[in-house]
Amino acid sequence: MALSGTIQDALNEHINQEFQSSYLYLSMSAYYESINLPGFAHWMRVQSQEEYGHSMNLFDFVNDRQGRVMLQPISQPTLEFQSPLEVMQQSLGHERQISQLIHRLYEVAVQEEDYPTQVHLQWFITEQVEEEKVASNIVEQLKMIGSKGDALLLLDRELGARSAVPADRRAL
Ligand code: OFO
Repeated sequence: MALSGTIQDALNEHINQEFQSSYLYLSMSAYYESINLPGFAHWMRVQSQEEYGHSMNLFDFVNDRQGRVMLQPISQPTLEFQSPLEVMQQSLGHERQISQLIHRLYEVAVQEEDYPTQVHLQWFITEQVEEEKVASNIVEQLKMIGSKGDALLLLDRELGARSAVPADRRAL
């Protein structure tokens, strides 16, 4: 079953959203580097790679369905933040928005009776639950830490241990 024009457009739009997420997290990584928190910077850089992987997963899916990938512009991400906590709060808010977009995309797949796209998107729906939980945990930990520098450095070390993601991973 080939992709309908409606689904193809919606998937292309979401490929762009995932690239946008990747770019935003790379900008957050740069901010963390600038305030000397290399562990947070590493964690955000890995997060950026994960989002790139999500884009490429959908890129491959559109091609596998004999659709046409049409890349769209990526806008400039936020450059400056007030604090390590504000970054993670923005990240959590961003993930919540992405979850909503994926749910809308799933609804389009249901309306179009596109069963392969519905099955494919189920992984993304589950992944968003995990991503919101992880971002929320870090937000809460940063609130507990407050202005305690030693606790912040401990969390920085912990986040710095996150494993990297292979650059162009097809199987997620
Ligand atoms: Fe692509 O998982 Fe977050 O946004």
